[in-house]
Amino acid sequence: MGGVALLTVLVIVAIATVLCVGMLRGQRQSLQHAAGLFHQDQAWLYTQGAENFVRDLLKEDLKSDKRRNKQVDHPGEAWAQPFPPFPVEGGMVRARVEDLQGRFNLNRLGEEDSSDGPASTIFRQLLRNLGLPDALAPAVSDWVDADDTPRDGEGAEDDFYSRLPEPYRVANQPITDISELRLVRGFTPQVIAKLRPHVTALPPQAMLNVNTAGATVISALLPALTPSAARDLDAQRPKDGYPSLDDFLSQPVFNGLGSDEKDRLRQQLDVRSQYFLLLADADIGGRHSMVHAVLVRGDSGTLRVVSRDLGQKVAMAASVPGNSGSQGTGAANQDQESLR
Ligand SMILES: [Ca+2]
Ligand SMILES: [Ca+2]
Repeated sequence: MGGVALLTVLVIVAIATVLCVGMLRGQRQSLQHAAGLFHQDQAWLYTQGAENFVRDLLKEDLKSDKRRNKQVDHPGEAWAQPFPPFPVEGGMVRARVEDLQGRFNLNRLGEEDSSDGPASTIFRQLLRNLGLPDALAPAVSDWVDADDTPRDGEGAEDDFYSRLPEPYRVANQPITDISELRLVRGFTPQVIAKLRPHVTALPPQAMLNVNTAGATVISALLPALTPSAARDLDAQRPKDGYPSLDDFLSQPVFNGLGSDEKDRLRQQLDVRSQYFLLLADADIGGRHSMVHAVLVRGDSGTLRVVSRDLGQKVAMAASVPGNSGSQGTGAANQDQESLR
């Protein structure tokens, strides 16, 4: 009898030990999980801090521009400087700001009826400069313009898209994200990848800022502006940027242009910007958080977030400053507002 009792006790002890170990392991896992969540939250808060910092920088920039009576945005300003990685408790925060108006705004294309319009001319030249077929241009114009009449060449409207094996409708309105180009006739992932660094999808009225545009985009302004001439122009840009379009267009490379041609260019250009892209990320305790936010700065100095993304994707909302009362607020995985 004694042997059976001892065996029973041993079995009970063994079971209890297994249960204890299981519980301890479970506890340790939930502690690790909680620490991970805590670090993730911290990382997110740090990227929010970076966003607030950049808002203040952009507000301050406009104030200082107004004080000096020089409303210009250029790469020498504080907001455009690369911020050094910032060490914080448990990790590191990084942030930088890009001027979205330093890229060609594809939604400009929907504003003109003719494929010979100034925006279309610039876009075709940009495609050529990138080694892409300029026949892609009319398809984008048709995608964003309101009408249903296909443009000459490889333009495409509903008539084209509705005959595809998997048919869909043309947008006929501004695009809100470059990835939308995947739906446009002729645009492959390779084409989009090549184009992406040089284009943006802003509200149609957002012009190209000649102070922040890169040489590839600047060289698309005129066929005569070779990439090397554009780089020279870039190098000659005044330290404080071109104060006006007249100053920019009086550069020797534009000497051969008549006043009509200069006016055509002027319709597409600016020396200041309203749309900025913030790229911030934080690493805390092995957890990573990343934010891409599009900020719009109103003339009165208001700063609104028009889209905020926590993923890799950089989204650009097409909105009119002051046209919508909405504001990006939350920490949702895709906190984008479609404002078109
Ligand atoms: Ca400025
Ligand atoms: Ca159309």
